[in-house]
Amino acid sequence: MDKIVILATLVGALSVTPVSAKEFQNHTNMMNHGDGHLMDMDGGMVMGQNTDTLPGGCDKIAATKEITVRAGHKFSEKFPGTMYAFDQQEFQFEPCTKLTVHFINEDDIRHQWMMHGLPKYLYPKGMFHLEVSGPGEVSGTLILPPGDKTYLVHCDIAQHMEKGMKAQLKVGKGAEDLPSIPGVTTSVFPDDYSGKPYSAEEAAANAAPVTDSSTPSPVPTPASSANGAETDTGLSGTTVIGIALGFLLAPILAKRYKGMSPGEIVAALIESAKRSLKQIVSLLSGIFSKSGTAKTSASIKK
Ligand SMILES: [Cu+2]
Repeated sequence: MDKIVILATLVGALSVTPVSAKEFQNHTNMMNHGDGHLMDMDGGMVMGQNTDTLPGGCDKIAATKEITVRAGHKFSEKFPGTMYAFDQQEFQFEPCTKLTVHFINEDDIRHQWMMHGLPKYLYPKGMFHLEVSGPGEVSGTLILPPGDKTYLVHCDIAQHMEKGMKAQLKVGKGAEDLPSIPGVTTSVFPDDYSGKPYSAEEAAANAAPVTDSSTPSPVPTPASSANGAETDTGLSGTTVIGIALGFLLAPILAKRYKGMSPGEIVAALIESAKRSLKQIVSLLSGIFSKSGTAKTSASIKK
């Protein structure tokens, strides 16, 4: 008889236990582990928070901004072939902006808002990272570096970025667009719903026009390999010239970073050298490809 009572109590207790979705949780009481790392034992996390250290090359905080970004399956519905998405795919801010991101997860699973490519002397592993497991909200702050650059923002949980949870954040004018941003840039591997077996030639022929010239073409076309020999030598030449010019520019750039600690100067120098190197290389490769086209058309005339 006792056994029946115990069993009935157990069954009753189990049926009362809520097995429904987790309730929305605001992760405002996280433990500060230092170095911008905050977390609680309930799935809320901030990494790379920086509320007061100016990045090298910033004289002051240029602006203070707050944004709310939502993450969830429902935001992917307008992008065929995706499963997850943020509610916005593109952000743009002035260099040296102090940015607070309120990140809201609307799914019952784990999502992140992870920004990459930040200067590593200030942000551990070059990352700023917000994370919420299950429905809830977490907020974090960072100070954006100077210069025009496009940063990748994504969810790093396996397959979440590949399935749509990807965005870009432009500082200043930004740099080249990133590929496969849902609704913003061309997909590197466009989805095919025809049911036919994959053919590389057909995919190349049907590829959507690439809006940005810097977006890599998914499949090399036979035409480009025909001019290949000249393009190859041109590229290695521009790289060498670019590196040489980069070294020449370095002492001039050093003047701009007076009064900074040696670590900050080195980091800021590397950042600017990289930027100018990129600009020089793209400028020179532009000239080379133009002269290449001129030669080709001249030889056709002959
Ligand atoms: Cu995710």
